[in-house]
Amino acid sequence: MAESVCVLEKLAEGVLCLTLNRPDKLNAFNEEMHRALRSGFERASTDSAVRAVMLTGSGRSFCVGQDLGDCDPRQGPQDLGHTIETFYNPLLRSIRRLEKPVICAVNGVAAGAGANIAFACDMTLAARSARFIQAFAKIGLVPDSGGTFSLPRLIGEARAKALALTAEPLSAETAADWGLIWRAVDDEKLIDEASALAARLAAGPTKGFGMTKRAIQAAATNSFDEQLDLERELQRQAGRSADFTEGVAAFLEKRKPVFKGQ
Ligand code: T3D
Repeated sequence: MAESVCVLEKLAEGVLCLTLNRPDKLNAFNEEMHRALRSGFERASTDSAVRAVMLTGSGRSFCVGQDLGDCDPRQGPQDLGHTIETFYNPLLRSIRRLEKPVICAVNGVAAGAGANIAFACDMTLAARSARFIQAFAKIGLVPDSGGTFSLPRLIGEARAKALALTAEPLSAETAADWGLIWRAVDDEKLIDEASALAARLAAGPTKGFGMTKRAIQAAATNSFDEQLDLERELQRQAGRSADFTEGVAAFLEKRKPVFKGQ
């Protein structure tokens, strides 16, 4: 692990592990943590040695959204749009636009922006004891970090509204049953399972994965015909990749492929 900072970074086996690290504040975001996470995702995007990202938290929580001590409205009116514009929206865009898999390991409570960041990742595993809370309702805010986009798409309007209006905690198992996350796993197995998944994806055909992610996300707004056209274009590109050559060669030679992510 790197020096003890708000986000710990470790690169191994092609996986850049980013650990939110303000455990005494349940990994609430302050400006330093926002900047450190941004820098982690910038590295993920520019460093070709990074072929998958794993996001998790230290201590008993994944992330509880914004540090409420840093935006105390009793000190005067706050422009929360500024924090959203400067930090959360760029973070969510970088998770969705990164053409590499982002695996999230939700190790404990995920509240406010913390929950919606987890829902924006490509594959999210959660410890069975973890819970997801749309905490915004409790303090007079609206769901952000893409929550109003992802919730209704993933679970439908009725459930999205109920979670957002009541701020009732949702268990990891129900989140998995409803399709908000990939899987709930036993607490003690979470990090091993998420790390194994991340390592497996990091050894995969990164270019193809990136285009797969782009195509599935585009389906949220594309028509059927637009989606078919996009698939044609992406398949054209995938068909010219070195990993496609290797994949087919390995199949025909009855051996395991060795993908280079190119
Ligand atoms: O700029 C902007 O603000 C706009 C962006 C907004 C994005 C957002 O995410 S808004 C939503 C912010 N998050 C919340 O409202 C969640 C607040 N936290 C809670 O409701 C509870 O802490 C939890 C239900 C998540 C967990 O409860 P519990 O009982 O397990 O823990 P706790 O005792 O409440 O918290 C433990 C410590 O963490 C405690 O500190 P202490 O008393 O031990 O010194 C608590 O104050 C601190 N903590 C928890 N959440 C936050 C926090 N400190 C700062 N900010 C927090 N969000």
